Amino acid sequence: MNNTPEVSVVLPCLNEAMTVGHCVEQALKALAASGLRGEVIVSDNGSGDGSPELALKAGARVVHELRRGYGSAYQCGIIAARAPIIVMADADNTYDLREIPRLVAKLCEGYDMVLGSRLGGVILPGAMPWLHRYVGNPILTGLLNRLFQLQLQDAHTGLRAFTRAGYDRLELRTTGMEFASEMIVSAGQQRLKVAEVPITYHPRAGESKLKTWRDGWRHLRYLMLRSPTHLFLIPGVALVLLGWLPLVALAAGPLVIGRFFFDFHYMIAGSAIALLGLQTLTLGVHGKAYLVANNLEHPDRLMAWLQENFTLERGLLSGLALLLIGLGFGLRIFIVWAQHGYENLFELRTGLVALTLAVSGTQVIVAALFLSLLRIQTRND
Ligand SMILES: Nc1nc2c(ncn2[C@@H]2O[C@H](COP(=O)(O)OP(=O)(O)OP(=O)(O)O)[C@@H](O)[C@H]2O)c(=O)[nH]1
Ligand SMILES: [Mg+2]
Repeated sequence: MNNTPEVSVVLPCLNEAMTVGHCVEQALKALAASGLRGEVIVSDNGSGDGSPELALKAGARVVHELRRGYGSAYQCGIIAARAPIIVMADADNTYDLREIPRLVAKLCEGYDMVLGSRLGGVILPGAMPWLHRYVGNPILTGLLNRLFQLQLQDAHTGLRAFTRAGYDRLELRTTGMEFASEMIVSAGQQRLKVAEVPITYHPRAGESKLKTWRDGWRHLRYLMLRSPTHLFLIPGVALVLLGWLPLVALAAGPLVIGRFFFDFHYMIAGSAIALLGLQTLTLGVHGKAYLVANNLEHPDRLMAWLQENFTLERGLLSGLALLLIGLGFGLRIFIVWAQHGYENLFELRTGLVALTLAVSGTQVIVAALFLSLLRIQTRND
C-alpha cells in the first residue's frame, strides 16, 4: 500500500496550546473525510506552553525551527512536508480547516496556488480588528495588486494551498510575517496560476503573534523593496525631468510668467534635483538588475532592452560624452572669461548646465561600471 501523503498540512505554532491539538485533529479528519492521504506538520519555534507535545498527541509530526519567525517556521515545515500538495494554515482556530479539501479541489483544477479569501468571504465578528479589516489588509493588498499587476482580494490570508513544484520555484527566504507577502509577490513574478476561494475567518483563541505596526511595516517594506520601478525608477525619471526643466528654460536668460520672475535660483535647484533624480534612477536600474541576478525577478522589457543596448562600453561612452559636453561648456566659460581679461565673471547659467552635465556624465560612467558588476553575478549564476 502506498503510504506517501497526497496532502501535507503545515501549521506554524508559537505558544498555541489552547488550539493546536484541535487544529491538527480537524485537519486530519477533513483530509480523511474527503479520501485524501494526508499528514499534518507542526513547525514549532520553542513554544514554552507544551504546544509541541499536544500537537504530537493529536497526530502531527512536529519539526523544530531554531530561527524565530513565521517565515522561518514555514520554510522549515515545508521542507519537512512529503506530499506534492501543501496546505498552510494557522494553529489558532481562526481558519476552519474543514475547508482544506475545497482548496485542494480547486488546486486540482490546474492551479499552482489557491488562496482562501477572507475579505471575499466571511469575517466573523471579533475575528479581525477594524484596523486590519478596513485599513491594513485592503491597503496592503491594493498596493500589492498595483505594484505587481495582480488582482487579489486578500493577499495576506494564512490559509493557502499550493503544489510543491510551484512552491519550489518561488525560492522564498524571508523569516518574519512578510513571508506571506513574499510568497504572493514571487508567485506573481514566477507566473504561477493563482486562484482565490472565499472562506470564513473566525475569532482567535489565545494571544495573537501579529503586531499591527511592526508586521504591517515589514509587509510594506518588503513590497517596496521588491519593486525598484516604483521605489526608484519612476521617482528618478520624474526628478530628472523636473530638474532639467528650469535648466533648459532659463539657460538663455530669466523668464517672466505673469507676476512671477524666474531666474537662476531655479536653475540651482534644478541642477540639484536633476542629479538627485539621476542617482535615484540608476539605483532603480541597479535594484532591478540585483533582483534579476538573484532570480527574484524576470528581466522585463526595460531590463532586456538595457541588456541588449546598454553594454558597459556604451555606458562608458555615453557617460564620457556627457562629461565632455559639460567640460566643453566649462571651457567656453573660461575662454569668454579670458577674453574679458579675467574680470567680472558671471556665467552662472552656462556654469550650472556645464556642472550638471559633467556630474551626470560621471554618474553614468560609475553606474555603468556597477551595472556590469551585477551582470557578472548573473552570468555566474
Ligand atoms: N513557529 C512559529 N510560529 C509562529 C510565529 N509567529 C507566529 N506563528 C504562528 O503562525 C500563525 C499565525 O500567527 P498569528 O498570531 O495567528 O497571526 P495572524 O493570523 O496574522 O493574526 P491573528 O488574526 O491575530 O491570528 C499562528 O499559528 C502562530 O502560532 C513564530 O515566530 N514561530
Ligand atoms: Mg492567526
